[in-house]
Formats: sequence, C-alpha cells, structure tokens
Amino acid sequence: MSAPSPKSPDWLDWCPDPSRPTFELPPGTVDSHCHVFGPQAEFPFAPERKYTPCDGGKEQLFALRDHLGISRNVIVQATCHGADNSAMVDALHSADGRARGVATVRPDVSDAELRALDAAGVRGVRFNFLRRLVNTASEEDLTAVANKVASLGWHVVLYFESEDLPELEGFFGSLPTPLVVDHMGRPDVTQPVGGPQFTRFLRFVERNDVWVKATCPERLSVTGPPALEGQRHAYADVVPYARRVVEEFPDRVLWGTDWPHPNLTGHMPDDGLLVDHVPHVAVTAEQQRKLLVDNPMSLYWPGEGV
Ligand code: 0GY
Repeated sequence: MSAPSPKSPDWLDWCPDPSRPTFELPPGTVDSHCHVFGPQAEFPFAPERKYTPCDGGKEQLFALRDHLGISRNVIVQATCHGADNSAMVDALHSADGRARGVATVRPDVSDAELRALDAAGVRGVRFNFLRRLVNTASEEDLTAVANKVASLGWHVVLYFESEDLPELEGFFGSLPTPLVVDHMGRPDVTQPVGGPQFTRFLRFVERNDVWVKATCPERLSVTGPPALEGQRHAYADVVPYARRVVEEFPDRVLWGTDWPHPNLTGHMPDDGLLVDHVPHVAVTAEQQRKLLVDNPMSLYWPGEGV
C-alpha cells in the first residue's frame, strides 16, 4: 500500500474537545450537512482532489452527534473523495438508519449504481460550482445526472458563491428535481442583509421553492468566534442573514454542523458553539422545531416519526 498523503499545508483539524452546548437541541434534531474524511488508510482520497484533509471518520462523526444531542445525520460527499462514495456509504451502513447521504456521481452513472446508493440511504446529488474545490462539470452533464436521479425522487444540492448566482440561476431553475442550497448561497456578510445580493438570493429561493441550509456561520463570518474564552455568542455578523432566511422560509430551512469543517482558515469552530448559535437564528420554539427536526425529516425521512 502507498504511503498516506500529507495534509494540505496549514490544514486545520477538527476540534477534538467541543464544549457541551447550553442550548438543548429538540429531540429528533438532524445535522443536515456534515461529511466524513476517510479514514485515508481505508478510504483513500480521490486523485483529482484539491485538498488533502485530516481523517474524520464515521466513529468520530457519530461521537460528535451523541455529544451534541443530535439524532440523525445527512452526510454530504466531500470533494476530497471525488465520485467515490464508499466512505460516505460505509458510514450510512453503520448508522442504523440514522443517516442519509448526498452523493457525487458522474454523468455515466448506471441505474444499478444509483439504485444501490438509494438502498444505502442516499437521497440527493451535489453539484459544486466552487472552482477552488472542483472542476465543475458542464451544464449538459449535470442535467443528465439530474434527469437520472429525478426518477428516484432525489434532490440536487447546489454549492455556489453568491456572486455566481446571476449567471447560474437560469440553469438551476431548469433542473427537474427539488433544489437544496448550501450555506445560504454563501452571502458576503459585509454587505447589507437587505442589499441586492442577498435579496436576489431570497427571490431565487421563493421563485423556485428551494430548500436552504442556514449553515456555516464560522465559514461566512468576518467577525469570527467569540473574542473571550467562555463567551458563547459567536459569529454575530451572520445572524441577520440566517434569521432572515428562517423568518421568510420557515418550512424550507435546514441546519447542520459542516463537521469536519473542510478548508477553514483562521480558526476551527468549537462545535458546541455552533449549537449555541441556533437560538440566535431561530428564535421561537416553532422555528427551531421546523429547522432542526420537521423540515429535514420531511426531506430525508418522509413519513417517519421522530
Ligand atoms: C462544505 C464546504 C467546503 C468543502 C466541501 O466537499 C467539500 O470539499 O464541501 C468548502 O471548502 O467551502 O460545505 O463543507
């Protein structure tokens, strides 16, 4: 076997000892955006990857789930694994029905491969438009994938930068599946929440009945984590954005940790603080229940009780 690849320079590892949140997540909470990385010795990273992370396997993911009081996970294929979904699928098989997956597939994926992914618990595919992460496939190829997965009742998860939405939204609107957008379409939080960029995003969501992940305050924030140790209110500059999405689309929002937090620079979040961020964003018990439980259950476990 070849030697393991070293991590990308300046790689930040996930937090080994997250605090216990003070906010108690409602029973049945779903972490709708998280990943597994390897472990590399068992599930090698893809040759075409653009970063090499630390390991972050299913055992550690499920330990974090239990520590934070989360019930279920939606494991999104990370780009470092390319279109080899085996680490993610292995985690689904180990989760006792408490995890669903979002895969990356190539346009020539066979119906048999898709059926096997579906049986494992995959319910969507991710289309990624961030050039620092992938060489994005052509619209023609992505449409071919969307047409194949539409018949399984799957959705398409879209990851893009807010400044690229004007160019992409016509294509997104042509896709035949439900759409789920990662990290609120990555707004520039130094712009006003009522400004043209985020307003355009919100109208896109409204027109296309899109699901939105109110995720990644740690990635979007410019003000960053609490300045003082012991303070639990972090990422204040992202709050108006997430709160606006939750208020306008209470039945279409999802929450997640993004563990093990690929490609962060500057700091690695304490995952306990990410949970304590939730009540700043979803301020009523009803908003919290929809964001954390009802919405992800209807998308990923329809018809199943908590
Ligand atoms: C995220 C964000 C990022 C990375 C990936 O699959 C990935 O590599 O999603 C990122 O670097 O912004 O959602 O985890």
